[in-house]
Amino acid sequence: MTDRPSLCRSALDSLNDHMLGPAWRDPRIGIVHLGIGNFHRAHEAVYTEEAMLAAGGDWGICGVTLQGDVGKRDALMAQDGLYSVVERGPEGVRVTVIRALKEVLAMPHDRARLFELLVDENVRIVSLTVTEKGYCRDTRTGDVDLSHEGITHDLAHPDKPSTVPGILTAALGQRRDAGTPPFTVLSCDNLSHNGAALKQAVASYARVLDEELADWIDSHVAFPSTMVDRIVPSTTDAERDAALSALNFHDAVPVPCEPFRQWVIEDRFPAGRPAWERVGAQLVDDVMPFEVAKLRMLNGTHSTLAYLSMLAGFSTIDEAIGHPPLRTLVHAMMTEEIAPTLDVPPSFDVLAYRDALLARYANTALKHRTAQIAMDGSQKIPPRLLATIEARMNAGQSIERLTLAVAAWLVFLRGHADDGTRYEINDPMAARLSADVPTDPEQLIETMLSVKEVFPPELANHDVFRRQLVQAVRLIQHGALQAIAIERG
Ligand code: CS2
Repeated sequence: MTDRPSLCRSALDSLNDHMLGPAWRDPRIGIVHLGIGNFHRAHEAVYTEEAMLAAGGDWGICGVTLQGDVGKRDALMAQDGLYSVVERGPEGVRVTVIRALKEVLAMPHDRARLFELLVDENVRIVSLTVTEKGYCRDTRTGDVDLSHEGITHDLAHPDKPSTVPGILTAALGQRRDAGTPPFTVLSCDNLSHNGAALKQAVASYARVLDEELADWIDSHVAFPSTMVDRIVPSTTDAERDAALSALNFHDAVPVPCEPFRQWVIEDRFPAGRPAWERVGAQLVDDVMPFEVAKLRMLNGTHSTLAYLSMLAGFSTIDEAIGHPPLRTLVHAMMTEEIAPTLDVPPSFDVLAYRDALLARYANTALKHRTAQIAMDGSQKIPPRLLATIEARMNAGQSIERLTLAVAAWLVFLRGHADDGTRYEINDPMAARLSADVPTDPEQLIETMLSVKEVFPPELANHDVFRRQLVQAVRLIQHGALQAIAIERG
């Protein structure tokens, strides 16, 4: 395997056209992307590559890892930023090489280079996939969390920022001082109203340092919202093997993904953007209906499947959805509890959307690990499940299945499956949430509902919710598989 050469720009000539698309100019960097994980590489980077092939433009990407992951930077840079996307679907495997990624930086090591780019006039978009926790927000107010360790650091050293609000504020301040038009800030995370949420986090951070700058950000910087969708698991050796046999080059950092992709973008880019609409992105005035539908239908049921699976022992989503009672539960949850809360345009067929999701979950080629989705529950549960529960309770409607999902998360926090197998709790609030989780259901709910960062007080104090949560925990404690079946019975 290692006797084959590694992917690099000079190797491209020997690849077939179908792996590359038409001739390639060498674009300058026009996008800095914070959070260069697999998702970005299989989503925005692919759309951007194709948009440049269709319509040109200097929209090369500089990807930044904010966690100091020099290993990732070096692996990608050793391949001149090239990598392959390995699409896995019922029809088989398709490998494409992506060239849009021109440079990779690792913070905090490459801060000087990052700022050189962030103040460069040709950089007109800074996009982000930093996951919910990267926004450093106080979820109760939406403002930046002033007690967050990274934020405290950045406020004390505003010229050496490491957090998203810190980096964006410093860069925007430098552009304002230099008279350079601001870049557009494009959140691509699964957050409700992601553009507005990011704007509030950044502006409230800036306000602590400089009122005028905060006002300038408020009035001059565009933060369009987006809905992003593609299921992108972590890389395994199977993708390295698939890339090698398709390309005849060694790729250390390929990305697996499903064939499906969707991107709905609020069209507000004062400094310009790639022609994403030419390659399937939907540019709209209002992203909200799409975003809420995706968060509640897809991400909500993903989390439900993940926590019930961690307890029941299903390690991938296709395995979980292949268990008939679990499929029935998720189907009913979408049809009866989630879909009625959605306010979508008449052209949006919610039931067809549900069926398409179930088909995507059943993709046996993808091997999307439930443990990957189970990460960061404290950040994911509120927009994915609690918002739906609140909407239904306000309308006096039942919340049975949604509550079962939240209960599964709480029981999951005990750190072991029903058969005793232990797993790690990967969550920024793990220390607080998973230390000594009470065994008594009443006590468990009492303790967890007092976590205000997760459960808004109106919800936490609601009798019906409390009661149903206790009941659901009791059921699940007798075994997740049984709970799934009893609940449906
Ligand atoms: C998943 C998402 O890991 C998770 O929490 O629910 O990453 C999901 O696969 C994507 O949002 C799909 O677009």
